Amino acid sequence: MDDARALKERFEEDGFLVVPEFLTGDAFTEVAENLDRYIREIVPTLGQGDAYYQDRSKPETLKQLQNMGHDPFFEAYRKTPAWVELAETLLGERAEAGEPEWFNKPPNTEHVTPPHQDNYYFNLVPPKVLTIWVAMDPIDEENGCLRYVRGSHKDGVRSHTRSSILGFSQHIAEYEKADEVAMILNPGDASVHHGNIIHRADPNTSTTRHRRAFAMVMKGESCERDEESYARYLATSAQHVKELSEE
Ligand SMILES: O=C(O)CCC(=O)C(=O)O
Repeated sequence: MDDARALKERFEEDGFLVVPEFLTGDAFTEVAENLDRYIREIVPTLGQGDAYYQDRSKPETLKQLQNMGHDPFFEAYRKTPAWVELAETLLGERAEAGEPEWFNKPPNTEHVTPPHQDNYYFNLVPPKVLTIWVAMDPIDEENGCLRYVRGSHKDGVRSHTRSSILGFSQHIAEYEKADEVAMILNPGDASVHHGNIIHRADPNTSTTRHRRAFAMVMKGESCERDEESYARYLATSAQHVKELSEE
C-alpha cells in the first residue's frame, strides 16, 4: 500500500513513471506474437485511418496502428488486470483502457514524434487519463526514445497547431526544450505518462533497429469529454489524415 502511495505521488509530481519489467515471460511473448499476427494477417485488410506508413508502397515502413480492438485478442486485452490495476493506482480511481495502439519508428525513416500533449487530442475533463506505453524492442536515444518534460502536466494544455506528421495531426509549435527526460527502456519495461504531459521523440537514426511499442490509454471514471472541442479536433484530424495519406 505504501509502495502504491509512493508511486502515485511520484507520478503526480513528475507526470511520468517507468515500471521496469512490466511485461515479462509469457505475458510479453503473448503480446509480441499477437502483434506479429495482427501485422501479418489483419493490417493488409485495414483502411488508411487505422494503419499509418511512412511510405504506403513499402510495408516495412509501417509506423502506427490504432483502433485494434476489433481483433478479439486485443479487445480482451483491454481488461488485463496488471494494466487496469496500475492505472487505478496512479489515477486514484476506477479506470478502463481505450483502444490498443502500436507505435514504431522503422529504421531508415525520418520520422519524429512532434512535441504534444495527448489530452489536446482527447479533450478530457478533469484530465484523469494516462498512457501505459510498453517497449517491444530495446529503446534508447539512437532509435528514438520518448522524451518527457518533467512536471509539464501541471500547467494545463498548451495551444497546438497543425503538424506535417501523419499520426500526430497537431503539435506544440512554440516548443522550447526544457528538462527533458529520455526514456531508455528494455523490452517489457513500461513508461507511463499523464495525458497532459508534454512529450516528443527524435527520429530513429539507427539503420537496422526498429523502435516498437505497444500502448493503451487508460481513462479514469471521473473524466468526461468536452464534446465541442473534441468535434473540432476530429474535423481537423480527419482532413489531415486524408491529405497526408494522399501525398
Ligand atoms: O511512440 C511515440 O513516438 C509516440 C507515442 C505517444 O505520443 C503517446 O503514446 O502518447
